Amino acid sequence: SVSRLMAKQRVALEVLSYHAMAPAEELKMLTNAEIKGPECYDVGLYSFDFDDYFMSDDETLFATICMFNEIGVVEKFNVNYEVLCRWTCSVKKNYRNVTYHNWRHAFNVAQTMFTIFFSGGLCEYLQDLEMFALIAACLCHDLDHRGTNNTFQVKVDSPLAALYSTSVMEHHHFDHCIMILNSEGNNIFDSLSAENYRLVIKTLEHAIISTDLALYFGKRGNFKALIEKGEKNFHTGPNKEILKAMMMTACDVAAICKPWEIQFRTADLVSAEFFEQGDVEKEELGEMPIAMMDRDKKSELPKMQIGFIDAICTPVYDLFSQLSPKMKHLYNGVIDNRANWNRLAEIG
Ligand code: 5BB
Ligand code: ZN
Repeated sequence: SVSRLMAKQRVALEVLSYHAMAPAEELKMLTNAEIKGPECYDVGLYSFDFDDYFMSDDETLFATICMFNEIGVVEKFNVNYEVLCRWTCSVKKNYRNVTYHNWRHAFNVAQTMFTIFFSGGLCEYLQDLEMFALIAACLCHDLDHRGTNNTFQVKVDSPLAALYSTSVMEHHHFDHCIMILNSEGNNIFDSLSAENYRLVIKTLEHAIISTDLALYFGKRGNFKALIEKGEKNFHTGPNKEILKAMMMTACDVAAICKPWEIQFRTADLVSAEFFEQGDVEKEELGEMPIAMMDRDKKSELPKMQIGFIDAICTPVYDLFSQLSPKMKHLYNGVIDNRANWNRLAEIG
C-alpha cells in the first residue's frame, strides 16, 4: 500500500543518514591481523563465565573471527575471508552508541551461543551451517537498536511502528541484517547453493524475530511440553525451530547467569537504558513511565530483577538443563544471582 511504502521510505531515509559500511582502516587492521586461539580472550570463548569488559573493540572483532574459525566456516562454506572480516566490521558499525543494546551486547549474545553449542552440548542438534547462521543471527539480532522498546515505537508513532505491526524492533533488526548482507562485499553466505542460502535466511529471520520477549511465553509453553514428555528429537522439523527460538532467548538474557560482578554491572546498563527511555516519556511525552523505566524508582531494581528471574529466566535455564546436563552451569548462575538480588532487596 501507499502508506506502507511511505513508512518504508521514512525508515530508509532515517537509516541512510546514519548507516555506514565497514570503516576502511578497521577492515584493513582486522583482515591483516593474526587471529589468536579461543583461549586468548578473557577466560576463553568456550566458557560460560566469559566477560568482554576488559577487551578492546579490536579484540571483540578478533574473538568474533575466532568463533567463525572454530566452526570452520571459511573451509566448510567457502566464505571469502575478507568478506567475513568486512561483514563483521559492518555489523559492529551498525550498532549505535546506546547504553545497553550496543555491539558489546550482540557480541556477548554470540559468545553465549557459541558456548551453548560446544560446552552446553547443544551442537548435537544442529548442522554446521545452522551454527554459522545462528552465530550471525546473534551478532545481528539488535542491529540499529535505538535504546527504546517496541511499546515506545508505537507510542511515538515512529516510522518503524508504521512499517511493522508486531515485533516492531525485531523486524527492523532483521531488515537491517539483510541490508548489510546485500551491501557490496558483505555477503558471507554468497557461496552457498540456492537451497542452503534460503535455509540460512530463514534461520536468520526466525532467530532474530524470536528475540521478541512477547513471543517467548508461547514458545516456552511448547518447549516445556516437549521436555516434560521426555522428547529427545530436536534434530528436525518444528521441534528444532522451537529449540532454536529458545536458544536465542537463553543467549539474549544470559547476563542474568553470569558471575555476580558481571550481572550487577550489566543490570546497571540495562536499567540506565530503561531510565533514558523513561526520561523521554516524562519530559517529551508528558507521561508517567512504568516503574522499570522510572529513575525515581531505582531502589526497586533488586525486586524487579527477582521478578525477571522468576518469570522469564529460571524456567528457560531449567528446561535447558533437563535437555542437556552440560547446560546446568547457566541454571546455577541464575539461582546464585537470585540469592544476591534477594540480599539487596532485603537491605532495601
Ligand atoms: C520484562 C518484560 N517487560 C515487558 C516488562 C518488564 N519485565 S520484567 O519485570 O521481567 C523486568 C526485566 C523488569 C526489570 C528489568 O530490568 C531492570 C534493570 C528486567 C530485565 N530485562 N533485566 C535484565 O537484566 C535484562 Br538482561 C532484561 C532484558 C532486557 C532486554 C529486553 C528487551 C526486550 C525488548 C522487547
Ligand atoms: Zn538482545
